[in-house]
Amino acid sequence: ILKTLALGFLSIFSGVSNAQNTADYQVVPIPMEITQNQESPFELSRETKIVTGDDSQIMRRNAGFLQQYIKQQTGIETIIATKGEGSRIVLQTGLKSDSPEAYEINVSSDVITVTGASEAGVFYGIQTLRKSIPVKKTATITFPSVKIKDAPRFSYRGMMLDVARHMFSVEEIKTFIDMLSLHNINKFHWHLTEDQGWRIEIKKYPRLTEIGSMRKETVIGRNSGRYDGETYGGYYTQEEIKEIVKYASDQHITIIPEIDMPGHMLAALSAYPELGCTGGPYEVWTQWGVSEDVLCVGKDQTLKFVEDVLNEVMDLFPSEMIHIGGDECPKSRWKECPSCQAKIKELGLEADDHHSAEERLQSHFISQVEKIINDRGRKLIGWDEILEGGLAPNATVMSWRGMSGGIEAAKQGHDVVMTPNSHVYFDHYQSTDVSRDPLAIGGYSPVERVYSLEPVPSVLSKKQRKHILGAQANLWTEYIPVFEHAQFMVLPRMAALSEVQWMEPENKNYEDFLQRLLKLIEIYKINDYNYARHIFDLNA
Ligand code: TNX
Repeated sequence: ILKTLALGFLSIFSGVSNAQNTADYQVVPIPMEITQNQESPFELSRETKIVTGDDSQIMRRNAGFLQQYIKQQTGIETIIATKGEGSRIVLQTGLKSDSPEAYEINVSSDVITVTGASEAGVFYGIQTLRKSIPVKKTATITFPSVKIKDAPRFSYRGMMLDVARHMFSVEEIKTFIDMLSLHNINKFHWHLTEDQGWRIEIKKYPRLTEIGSMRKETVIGRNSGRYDGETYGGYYTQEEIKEIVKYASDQHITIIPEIDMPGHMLAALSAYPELGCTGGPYEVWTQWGVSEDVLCVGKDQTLKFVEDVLNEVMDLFPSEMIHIGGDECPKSRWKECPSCQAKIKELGLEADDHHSAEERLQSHFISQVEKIINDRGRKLIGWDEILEGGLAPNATVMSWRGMSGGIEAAKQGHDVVMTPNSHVYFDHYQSTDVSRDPLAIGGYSPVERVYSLEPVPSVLSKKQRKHILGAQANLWTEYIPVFEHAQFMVLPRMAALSEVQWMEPENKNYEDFLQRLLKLIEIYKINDYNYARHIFDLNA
């Protein structure tokens, strides 16, 4: 694989030296259909207007993005106008399509039209144009005359970032969102709470951030356990969160917040020990792994707490999907907890052939959480452990322990997002060169492996396949203390992910992808995105 990457790199490298000022539509992900028009090419220059047609704010924002990309990549300053003649790029909606994110681009000698099925469709047309434009200071760019038709394969194209193990600044989160746009990703799954830190301000429970956001920092290294004498932490205020939600929404990205429960809750327990089975005291965790201490789901006050927290979360995030975690919740405390055992009795949750009483208690808890979410017209999504003990009625399953959880859920008629740790865990190593891959959690998922993911399992029937909403990659940050490192872990694997999410499988081709990827990397470079250069290196 390294050899193939290196070869791809060399061939494009020799191409770059004689690069023309010509747009090249072979981008990542490559559009579904590109047909040559029998017309002379379009010439973009400082005379070119970006025409928005109407004065809708969303369309003007779209135009602003295109203007900014052109300027950044070429130095050409275009003009935005509501109407205009002459050399122009027209942005408009009105395309008929099953997918609201579909678009068409028509390049003729004096006009480029980008027609979206919605403003989001126009935005993806803009991304394609932007990736077609060379990264080169120039006065004019020639666009060969073509017609492009494109639409995404999946409506859910996600990327998760864990900000709880390590936190990133508001500016860094915004940069991460920009990176998602470049890869046509439309869902940002934001993992906000963990054993090791609570990162979202909740007005009703101030100690969550006062206490739960700070931990004694240990030296990074596998289970080093050594305290470095510093306190690590931080959180996002509600104002900052609103700002980030708006920033993402301007780029047609929905943020799906995750409040992980009933496991991975030690930070919350350290602030409100009465929510645990033993009553504490607890500390924000300074190690990685799975804690035995979890929320006590036998007490009514726990559900009240969850309801209050989720209500504030839903006030902040307009997303239809709300992620409640559900992963890795050991049941040892519940087995010994009088409140949990009383609850099991009260509800008549006896063990059966498949589930323990405690698994059924977890299931009952998740169903109650689902009611809170459904009551506000939202949908619950959770990690595949929410299958244990029976799925909540309308839940969507995020399948991470391979694809079997997702297959099971789809068979039961539930929606599914595939994010198997066999392919798309970006906290795994990406090369075999341990001297240049920094310490990672384990696992090996190089670019080619990511590229090979097929999110729709062939064992599913036609009807069941419709439940696979899409795919997502995850970046867990136990070993990733700084943002540049996070960028290094996701780039360029995110490019491979974007072809999995966007393209029909019969149009994918890994060798071809590698060629196109190297052009995308030019855009990484001018944005100062740190990426894993070493995987392209002949000597890697
Ligand atoms: C499992 S994936 C976890 C995370 C870890 C990750 C490390 C999932 C739902 N839970 O808490 O960070 O493994 O790869």
